[in-house]
Amino acid sequence: MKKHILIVPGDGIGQEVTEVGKKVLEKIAAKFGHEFTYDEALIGHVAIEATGNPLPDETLEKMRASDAVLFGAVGHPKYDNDPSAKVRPEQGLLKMRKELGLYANLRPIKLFDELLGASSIKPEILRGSDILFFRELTGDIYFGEKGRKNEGDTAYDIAEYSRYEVERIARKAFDAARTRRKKLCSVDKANVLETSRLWREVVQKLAPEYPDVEVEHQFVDSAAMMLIKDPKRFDVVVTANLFGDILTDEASQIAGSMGMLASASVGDSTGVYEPIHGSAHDITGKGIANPLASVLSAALLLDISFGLKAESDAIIAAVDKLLKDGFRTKDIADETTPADKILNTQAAGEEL
Ligand code: GGG
Repeated sequence: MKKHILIVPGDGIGQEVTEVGKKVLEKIAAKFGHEFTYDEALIGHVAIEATGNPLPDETLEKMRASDAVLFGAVGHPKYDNDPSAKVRPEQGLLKMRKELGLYANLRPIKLFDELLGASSIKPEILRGSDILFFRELTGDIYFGEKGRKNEGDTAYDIAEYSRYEVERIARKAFDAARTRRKKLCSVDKANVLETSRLWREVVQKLAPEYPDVEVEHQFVDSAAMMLIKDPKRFDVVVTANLFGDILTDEASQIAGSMGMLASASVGDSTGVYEPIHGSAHDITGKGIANPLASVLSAALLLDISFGLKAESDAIIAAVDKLLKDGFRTKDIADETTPADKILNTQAAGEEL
């Protein structure tokens, strides 16, 4: 198969981890006889530094012209300390999602058995957990009107959802539930928010079309608690942009580390595959970033954008073997991990 993949490392550890993700794609192409070509483009802080724009037109054009995008992360601490900054790395990420119509963000919470002890949650609670989150990605408070009034003393961000936006992400989640354990949990805050009341109404209206799927509705505060109390009760979870952003960071503790969670953003155009973690400038350049989220994002890319399930499974099996062989990056190591089994970012990629 011939495919063109755009690598967009972005900021911080995005550079280090996408390098490993790309190497794994190269290994897969060689092993299975595919011809993957690559190009690279800028986004985020590095794009602002080079062009003044967090998502240059050239990057967007290259994304549209590619068969899939392997993306790293955006962000830089200098903006965290400057709330008045008008141009920010994250604007590049949000614009990319909007321009490419990437409304569905799939975040599998995959727990490798070998990492049962890496979490602060008890193994008996975690064992058997397997959750697929659908985070809506192009609506909600992230994209509504925002601003200041009262001479800057009052700030507002408006949350908005249309029936159409809720229905299309809910359908994706229902369809996925059908292929899994046939359970869908829709998470909202319908006791308080009007957007959530519409959300629940739309999901309830769709449910009769999927009689084989058991649907439950949970308030986000309760879902946040249940995720760590009893993660096994969840199969597919569908939720709004902000709730999905927060809940999946929490759910990363089920998998042992943020460094283990991959994601796929899909919709109307080229699919974008990225770790759920950010740029992590505190560890950038130290060689300790876990590249497995990028590697597992490459696996999602092969499966979802190219339909290469065997190739995708080969990557997951390689990650499983690496962990079974006792190798760990620092974030998933513990006091029982021998020093010679602790790998740096590049070495973890080479072991695969
Ligand atoms: N790879 C994910 C990433 O770069 N996250 C940084 C970030 O700003 N995320 C906000 C979001 O996902 O909405």
